[in-house]
Amino acid sequence: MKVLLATRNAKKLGELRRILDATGVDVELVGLDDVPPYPETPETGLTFEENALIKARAGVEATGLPTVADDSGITVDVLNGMPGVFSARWAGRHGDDEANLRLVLGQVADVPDEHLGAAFVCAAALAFPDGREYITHGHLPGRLIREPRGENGFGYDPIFVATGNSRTNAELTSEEKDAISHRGQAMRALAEILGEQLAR
Ligand code: ITT
Ligand code: NA
Repeated sequence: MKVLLATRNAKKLGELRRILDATGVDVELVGLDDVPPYPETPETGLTFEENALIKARAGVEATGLPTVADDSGITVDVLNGMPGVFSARWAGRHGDDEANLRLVLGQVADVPDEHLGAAFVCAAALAFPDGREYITHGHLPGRLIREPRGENGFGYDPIFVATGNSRTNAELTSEEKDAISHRGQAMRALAEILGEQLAR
């Protein structure tokens, strides 16, 4: 059975593949490069859940394949949970990880270290052509640091240290990140549902 991973972010796609492959779920994962092109869906939702569903439904509609999508981001305590669903375009241009990260660092420049709490959040959606829809969640608490460190991962990983860690997410190996990440949590839960639903 083919399952579409509906993301236009190459780094995210890599993580989705890696995490789902590791679960052993028996599906053929295809990306947007493997299906006829369809227009990007406006992420008009105010929640991660809404946006994940918008992206999963668009994939189903365009391809007829069961589709997995994730909407994710970082929530910063002193920014009242922002950038949140706006994480990918916080500095204006969608997907400019470096500019987004720099803007957040500027916004917390005067905040004392002990108030730099933040968390990564992921909502993962699975939609089927017959209308079945499932959503799972992941949440990774931690704190921001002021100087980016590490080359792995993507997005805000170089300025985020998970609770209990001393290395940033970008200093973790792929396996270490997947084991704790918001995306790892959400996708492992979704893989379980995917396995059950495909067996029906
Ligand atoms: P798609 O919508 O096409 O999947 P996207 O990158 O726009 O790609 P999102 O709308 O979910 O995806 O935005 C997620 C943003 O949140 C992403 O661009 C990063 O800046 C940040 N983010 C999400 N997961 C992250 C992670 O594991 N590590 C670091 N930053 C992450
Ligand atoms: Na989004």
